Amino acid sequence: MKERKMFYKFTHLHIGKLQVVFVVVAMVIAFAVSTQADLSDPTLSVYYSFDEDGDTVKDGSINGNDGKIEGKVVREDGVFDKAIVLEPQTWIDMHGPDFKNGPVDGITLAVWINHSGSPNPQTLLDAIGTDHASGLYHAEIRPGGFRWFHRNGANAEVFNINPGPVIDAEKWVHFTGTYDSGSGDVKTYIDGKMTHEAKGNGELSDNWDVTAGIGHHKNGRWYDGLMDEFYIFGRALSEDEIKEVMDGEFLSVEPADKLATTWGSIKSR
Ligand SMILES: [Ca+2]
Repeated sequence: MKERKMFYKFTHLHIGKLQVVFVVVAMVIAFAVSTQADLSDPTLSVYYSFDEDGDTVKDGSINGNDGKIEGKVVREDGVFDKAIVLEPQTWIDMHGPDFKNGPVDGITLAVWINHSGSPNPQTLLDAIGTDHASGLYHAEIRPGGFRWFHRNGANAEVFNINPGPVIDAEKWVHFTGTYDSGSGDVKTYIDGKMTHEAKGNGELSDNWDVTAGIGHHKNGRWYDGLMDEFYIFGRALSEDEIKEVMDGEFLSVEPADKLATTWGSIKSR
């Protein structure tokens, strides 16, 4: 009698474990599939999570636009897993001449930043082509307000918000800049809410054949602080999409948390 009871207990436990394993496997598959679907968005130019160690910054998009850290490599806890720490003389080389699927029709630059409050402009995106020696993009945190600017290969201004929003130092802030060549709308957002808008005109230059990078412009205008979840899209995202990117929902990051919650509730049953 005692033995049968123990046998029953063992079998029951075994089935319970199998059920848990099945649920977890199903959730992991669902997570992997939904992540892949979003990151394969053909308008996504590049996505850096900064979660891996080492001096290569892995691109999560389908384009393989991996970056290389020039200078001191440090990562700290960020908004989602790890963030990169940049300082003067440290920047991310995006390999401009080899960069794939650069924005032309429009752009979204979306990134979490926690900067040190430098009095100088701090560069989030820099690109220089072979048509002229000026910067194609000026995406810069400035004490007087963000500069969100593009000039094309003919040295003509395509869009320009200056000054845009003032970005507080020593705290995590989500910045997004967008431009759509169809409507001409250029906008900046802070923490998912639009702060400034203007009208621009024309397509963007994707001739990045001299250089492209994050963190400096011509060895100046260094970014100084933490940075996390860096995205460039070749189109203007909607406000809803910007919120998804900001909250990590674009990547289906949430199910990872839900997985932990579900594990807990299964165990406590
Ligand atoms: Ca991260």
